[in-house]
Amino acid sequence: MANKRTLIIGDVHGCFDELMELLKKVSFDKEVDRLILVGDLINKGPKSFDVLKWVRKNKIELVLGNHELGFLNFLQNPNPKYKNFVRLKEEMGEELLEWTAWLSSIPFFIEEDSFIVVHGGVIPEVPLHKTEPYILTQIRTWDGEGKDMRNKENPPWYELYKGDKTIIYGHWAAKGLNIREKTIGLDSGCCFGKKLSLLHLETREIIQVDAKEAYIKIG
Ligand SMILES: [Mn+2]
Repeated sequence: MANKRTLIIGDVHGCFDELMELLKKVSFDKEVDRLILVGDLINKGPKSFDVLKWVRKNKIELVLGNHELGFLNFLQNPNPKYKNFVRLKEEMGEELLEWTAWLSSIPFFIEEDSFIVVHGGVIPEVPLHKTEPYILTQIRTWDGEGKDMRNKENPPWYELYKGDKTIIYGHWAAKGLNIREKTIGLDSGCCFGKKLSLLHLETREIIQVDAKEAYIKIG
């Protein structure tokens, strides 16, 4: 019997074709492999709803990203200026309530004995279950309070992380693939025309596919 692999994929952002190509490249077998997505399945790229449908249909594990959280907030408080969300809601049509329930059931983190998957990152010294969801999905840098988690004057959260478990995250495309001893950042900017990345956790091997095009400009 084949060894069970743990495969973790970075921010897909609607890049459905690249996701399929990447899974084919690693001969993904859903009966054998454990697949986890780091969140931000939607927006920016062209096929958000296709990604969601495939993930839900195949019962793929994932953690919630800031874009999914934003969509859930949008449904509570719709604003037509969020055109991607308006379109996604239309695509869900009569199944909107089912989709909302499914999205609401997705955890903000997955924690196992040896690793953690979270979209943004963690606060140093604070347990995951005591950290606000918006921080788990959005943190990049840490100012000691969580007031501004994008300020580049402050250290990246992963430089402050002292835990034993390896943390696999996404959310920071500007940094690209970011492999450190205890933290692995997998957002390599597929929607910006770069690459979609997969980590084979047990071997720490990285497998990538190229974006078919730049669907959105950086910045
Ligand atoms: Mn993100």
